[in-house]
Formats: sequence, C-alpha cells, structure tokens
Amino acid sequence: METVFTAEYFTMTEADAVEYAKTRLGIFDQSAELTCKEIGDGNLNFVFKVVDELSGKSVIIKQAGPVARISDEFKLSPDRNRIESEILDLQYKLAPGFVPVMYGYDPIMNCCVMEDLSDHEIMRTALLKYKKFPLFADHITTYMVNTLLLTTDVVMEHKEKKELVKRFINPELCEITEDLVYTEPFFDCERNDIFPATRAFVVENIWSDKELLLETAKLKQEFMTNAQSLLHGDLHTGSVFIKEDSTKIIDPEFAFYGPAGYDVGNVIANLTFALVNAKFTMEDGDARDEQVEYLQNTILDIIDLFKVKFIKVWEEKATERTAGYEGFKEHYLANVLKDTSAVAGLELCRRIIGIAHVKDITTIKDGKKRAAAEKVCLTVGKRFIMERDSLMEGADFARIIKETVEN
Ligand code: SR1
Repeated sequence: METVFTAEYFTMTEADAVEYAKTRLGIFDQSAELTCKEIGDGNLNFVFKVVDELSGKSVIIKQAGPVARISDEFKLSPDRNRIESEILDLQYKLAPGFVPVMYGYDPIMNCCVMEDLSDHEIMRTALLKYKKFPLFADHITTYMVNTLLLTTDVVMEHKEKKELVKRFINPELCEITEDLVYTEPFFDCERNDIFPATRAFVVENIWSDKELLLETAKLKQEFMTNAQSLLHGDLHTGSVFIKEDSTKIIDPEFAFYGPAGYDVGNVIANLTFALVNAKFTMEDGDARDEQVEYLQNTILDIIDLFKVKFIKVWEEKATERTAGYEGFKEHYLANVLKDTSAVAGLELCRRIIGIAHVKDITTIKDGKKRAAAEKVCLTVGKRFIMERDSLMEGADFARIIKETVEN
C-alpha cells in the first residue's frame, strides 16, 4: 500500500522515504526508479539516501524522531529539525561552500531535504583509516570565524542579533550538552559508561579533584549564559563531510547562542582523539609518526589560523563602536581561546567517561592499549581545562598533547 502523507507526523521507513521523494519533492522525474537506504549513524536522527537508479540523481532526507537513537531516555522535540534547516540556510550565506545545499524543510514530517554528499567521507571514519586532509585547517577556520564572529554583537546590529538568539533558543538540545558534557562525567553518574580498566583513574584523577570540579562548574555557567555567537553546537569529526579539496559541515541541530570557543574546542578535542587512535593502533615507525605529526600540526595550525582570520574579519567587519578601543579585540580573542581550551578538555573527558563515546577510542581492540589511550585523553583533557589561561598559541596546545602522548 502506498503511504499517504497527511497533516500528521510519523517516523518514516525506507519505503516511506521513497514515496515521500516521489510525491512531495518535485526533484525527480516521473520515470525515476527510486531506491532508499537509511544511512544515519549519529546518535539522534534518521538519514535516508534516496537515489534514482536511472539518472544517478540523489538526495538526503533527514528526519528527526521523537527520541534520540542512542537511547529513548532522551525525549526530544522534532523541532530540532527546524533549527537545523534554518541554521544551514544561514550558514550557507555566512560561510559559502562549507555547508550542504538545502532543498527544503517540512515542518509536519520534521524532515529536511539536502544535497547528497556521498562523494565526501565522514571525517572521523577517514581519519581512522589514517587519511590526511591538508586543506582542513584552512577550511574549518574560515567556516568557524565566519559563522562565529559574524553572528556576535561585535559585528551584528544588536536587535537583529537578539532576534537570532530568540530564533535559535534550543533548550532540549542544550540540556543534553549541559548534562552530558558539563555535569555527568564529573561524578559517579549512573548513565556514565566507563571502560573497567579506566575507572580507577577516573575516580582518583577526575572525581576526587575538587579544583577541577570547581572549574567545570564555572564553565557550565559560562556555556549557559554567554550568548556570544551562533554555534554549530556539536562540531566533532562526525559532523564533517570531507574529501581532498572540500569540507562540508553537517548536523547543526545543537545550534544556539553560546560561547564561540565551544565549536573550536570540539574540533581540537576530536582531532586529538584521532591522534591518540593513530598512536595506539598503528605500528611503531614512520607511518605512525607521520600521522601523529600531521594531526598535531593540524591542531596547531587551526588555533593559529583561527587567530589570524579572527583579527582580520574583526578589523574588516566590526560595527560595534567599543570594538575599536585599544586592546579590546585581543582581550576578546583571549577569552575565546580560553573557552576553546576548556571545551576541548571537557570533550576529551566526557567522551571517555560519559554515555556518548567516540569510535577513535572504542575501536582500539587491545584492552591495555585502550586503557592507556583513555588515560592520555583524560590527562590532556584535564590539563586543557586547568591550564586554559595560558594556552594562547597553537604550539601551546600541541605541546600539551605531545608531552602527554610521549610520556
Ligand atoms: C543523546 S545525544 C549524545 C551526543 O550525540 C551528539 O552528537 C552530541 O554530541 C551529544 O552529546
């Protein structure tokens, strides 16, 4: 029986997605022979790839379900799909070429239709195959400076900016981050998922460290109250589609106005996971050293390029009168870098201790190596949080990683 799309939302199957593409999209010819595969591997949504087997034309239909895929404990409004569609439209203008083209959004089915990027690869998967992307640091820093700085009060007219803050209020997805990144990893929460051989290290070095806990409390307040920039909100390597000469940022459903360093920190942490994976899965020797060095240099370049581009765009685009006062942009950028370091640290800890892990670490088969890799992530993470006031250059980030990995 053919699916009839009425005014009521339901979660689609692959067959429904074919019918939806045929009857709702106006993208494919009448004669199209459509097939569909659900390809989502994220924690939240369903992702259908619909292909016309005759012409080869294809699209992605991304639908938000009423609960998260990772666990039905997370009940989420499918309105997150509106946030995702609207921010992709906005980012398409702010950072042209770095996000997929959106073809449409359906507020009843809570789905959006977008460009199929199957000629790209998810960056996390590519890095786990030890691939290198020499243009990534340049691409991601352009994307971040444009989307983050151009949405601040430094550049935007303040009432327009406040309208965006309102439009992208995203309380449910923010709550996930507040719980999963800032709170649960730092106490013995039932929902945590700790590799048994790592638990003692966590108890001794994370949960018992009162100074660290105090810093996480300060950072949580900063995340909840600093409406600085319109963030992607979940900028890990699984949210990056990449090929040699192209980088596309996807999955911005966690978008909201928060501290700019949140996005930059997530990028740094997730490249660190890839580096730790290379260190603990590749054999000793040239290839491993090369991959570790490539990732270390990429981290260094990202921080330094971000700073240079941030200053340039500030000088070209700042409209706020006080932005020109001597020393202010340096003060502002230093705060973004402190947040970057702190968030990188939090992400490094939460992906080891909390409920949502990363394949870079969970695919390390040898238990002893995995435990050692996890200790490296936690140690770097803790240092990034505690030493954040003094990490102002790419070389500072690279040094902490190098010192810990080589120890
Ligand atoms: C319930 S969602 C778990 C995690 O997946 C997303 O990608 C975010 O990183 C979130 O924290």
